[in-house]
Amino acid sequence: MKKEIKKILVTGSVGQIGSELTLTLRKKYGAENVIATGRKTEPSKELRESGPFHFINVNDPASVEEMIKKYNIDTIIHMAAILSGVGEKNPMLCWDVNMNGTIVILNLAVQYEMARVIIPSSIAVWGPGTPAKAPQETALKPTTMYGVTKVAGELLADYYVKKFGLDSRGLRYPGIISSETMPGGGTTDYAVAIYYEAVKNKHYTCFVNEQTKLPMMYMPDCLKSTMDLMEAPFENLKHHNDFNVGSMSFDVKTLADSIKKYIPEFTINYEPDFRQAIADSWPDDVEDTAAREEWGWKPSYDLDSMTKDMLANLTEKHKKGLI
Ligand code: VAH
Repeated sequence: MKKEIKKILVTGSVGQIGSELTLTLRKKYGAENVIATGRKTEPSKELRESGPFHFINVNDPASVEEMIKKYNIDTIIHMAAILSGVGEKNPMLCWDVNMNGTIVILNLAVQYEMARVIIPSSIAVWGPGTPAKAPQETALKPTTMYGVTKVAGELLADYYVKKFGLDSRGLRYPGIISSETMPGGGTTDYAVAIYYEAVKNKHYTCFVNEQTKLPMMYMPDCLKSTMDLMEAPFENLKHHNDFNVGSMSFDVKTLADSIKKYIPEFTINYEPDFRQAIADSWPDDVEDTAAREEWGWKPSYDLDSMTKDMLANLTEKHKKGLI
């Protein structure tokens, strides 16, 4: 009999997705039933005051096990990771945190018979040879350490599903854009920073070129896809830890033009850095029929509605001196 989702542990809850996912989960499952954890970055006042928060080290089984026992955890959402940009600067740290951290989570999830585990993946699983619109099934040959850990993470989590009957699920997140928490060291961070700089300075110097086109998703859709997958009936799933999930795809020029519709004086220049090669290795778009057929995925935002919402949120925060 599959256990119910009642007590949720979120790792990486101070990160870009983790911070908003924790608040969304608390609204649905009850604040005291969602245990937020981080490594060392101080959580926001809202996160700290909205429910339990603890500093743990996902590479230390004892610190994770202490949370499982203390709160009788039955579901783990494992958002803690080193992203692509930081991962290329320190590949061994990236491997250690992303792989050994995931192994700790998977082993404890089996030992304590978790109802559900979420192990996030990313468009970083693909490499230069991937078709421009990445199919669900294709060769996975990433050229970043982050991408290597995402491929290994998918395969490992699928092994735990088959070998131990663990109910583990994962999405290949595109670049996630949000106005609440800045992303931490990814390649797609430009698509967030451009909005902040447009509101604060009416100008942005972008670290990839204007032709760079990548799959992107607005945070409300990211949260919806994560919750929808987490709550989908297991028996409907043919895939488990490697779902493509898409919503929009645009190059930087198109993104800048969408901002100019609301801030006509906005200007942009380009100074590509090491992250250009990472972005060039990823596909322009993703094909996500499996997510739509197996658990009813359907995005709500497009570029224009995202830009309108992002600029409204950030203008409000700027007026209050919060950014
Ligand atoms: C990164 N935002 O840039 C992350 C993501 C789509 C890539 O996993 O590394």
